[in-house]
Amino acid sequence: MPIREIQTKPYTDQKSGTAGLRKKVAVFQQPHYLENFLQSIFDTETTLRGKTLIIGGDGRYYNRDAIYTAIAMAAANGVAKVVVGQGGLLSTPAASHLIRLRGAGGGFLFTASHNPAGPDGDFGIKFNVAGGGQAPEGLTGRIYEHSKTIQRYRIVEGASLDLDRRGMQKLEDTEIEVVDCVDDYAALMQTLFDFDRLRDWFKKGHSLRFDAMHAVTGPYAQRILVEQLGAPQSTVMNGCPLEDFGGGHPDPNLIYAKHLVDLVNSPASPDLAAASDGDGDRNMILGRGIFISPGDSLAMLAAHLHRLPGYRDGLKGLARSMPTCRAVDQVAKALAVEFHETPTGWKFFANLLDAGRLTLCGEESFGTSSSHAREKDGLWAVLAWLNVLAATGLSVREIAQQHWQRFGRHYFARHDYENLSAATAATVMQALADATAHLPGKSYDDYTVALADDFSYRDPVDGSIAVNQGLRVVFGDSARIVLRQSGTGTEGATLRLYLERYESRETALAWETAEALAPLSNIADQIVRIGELTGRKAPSVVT
Ligand code: G16
Repeated sequence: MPIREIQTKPYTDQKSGTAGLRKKVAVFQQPHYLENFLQSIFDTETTLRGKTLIIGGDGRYYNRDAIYTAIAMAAANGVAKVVVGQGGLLSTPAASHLIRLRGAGGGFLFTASHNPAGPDGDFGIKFNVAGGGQAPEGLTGRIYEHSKTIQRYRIVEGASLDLDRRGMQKLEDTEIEVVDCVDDYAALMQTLFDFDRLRDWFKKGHSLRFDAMHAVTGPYAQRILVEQLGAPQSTVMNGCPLEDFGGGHPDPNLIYAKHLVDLVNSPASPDLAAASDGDGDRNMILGRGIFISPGDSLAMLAAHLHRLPGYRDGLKGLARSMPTCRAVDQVAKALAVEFHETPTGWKFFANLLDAGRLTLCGEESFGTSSSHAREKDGLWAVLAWLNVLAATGLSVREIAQQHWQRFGRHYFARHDYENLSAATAATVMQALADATAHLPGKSYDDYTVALADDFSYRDPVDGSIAVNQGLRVVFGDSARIVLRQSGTGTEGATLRLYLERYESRETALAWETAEALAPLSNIADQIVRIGELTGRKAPSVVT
């Protein structure tokens, strides 16, 4: 089969966002669009030559086509070996683990995360580097620059491969190994959690309901929860990955997993209910009659992590993204461990993890993970919660109540304003940016602004600096308002307004989140003026 050089013309929109390149499927289906982006990676990250490359995806529409193209281009660009998940499936955390396990030069993860799939849905690529984490901003910037001038790409024409047959195949000089997507990940989980104790927990009649949302975690949940831990088959809902995710929106939050919220508020509630997203890196945690916000989940796991076998040596450090509520800060203080506040985007944790300065980190966007991988990990979070429940003998509600009594409670909500024009989003951001200089010292009801700025971050490991990472208005420890523009959308611009209020008074620990945040929401109206400037009466989604 000949290796061909194909002439092409550059596209100007191949700039990666918070987590890779995400676009409508139709955009990726334009002539040479996918090939241009992949060749830009091969031309920029030349160290992939002669190395192993991990390839997989979340199984969405166009996944297989993209993977065949990626393998044919890898072979034409001198990659020594491709390891690909059977059927083209690999969850994002499993792919990150495989990159580390195989000492690979990097990985292509075909996913648009929780965004809907199908011919009219979204598609995406994340490029992860050696070490397992997402390419840092400097590298994605260089790939983008290259994509604007690209003139040709290399591909093996007429390649014929069988993605469904496990084992070795060959394409020109490149070995192609098709692997089971679960094996190595499940083996890793067994080193981190007490599987005997978890089996007992199920044997005693405790129950879990896990919704795989017809996305990639189905096979992982089936193997680990049902086959290895002995949970009943009914534990896993929507466990069969489908190209269109069953027409659903695999975003595990209060809106798109409302059926789980209804379930835990009914007499049929399991002890733990959970869901993951399209590519298996997000998680949502619920107990009987209670939703655990992602920031709380991070803090509660941090407080209990020493109970889990993989973490008995103690915590090296904790981190959260800037907009994530500050609950974990309290735990870091109490445990006297290193703590970091990073910009939104899992890639910002990677250097700290590689340097051995972090054990656990998380984000408000339903992401939690530990040093076992360089991506957030949905099923890991579910297993961690299960292990905490089994080790303490407490319910989810009891864990939460004890936590809030000890550390106080951070009420948190995110208000998303979706599909705005770029100009409108820029106007809102600019108006708040202009106001920040005059805000410190001003009082609104019981709150006084202590700090107002545009968040920037200096990576303590490599010294790189990220600016314009979100506007924050901080009322001391009592409350915060944060505004930033999403970097993962594929239609128009999305503004995210984050509200956080801290209470440690005994009588203030069991409020409804929306009521607790109502006064702060009014203050945000006055300071950010998002309704006034966008003409929107309410956010599109509140999570
Ligand atoms: C990605 C990133 C996360 C980020 C999230 C939301 O998650 O990996 O670090 O928090 O997007 O980003 P934004 O607020 O810019 O939309 P995922 O699960 O979509 O890959």
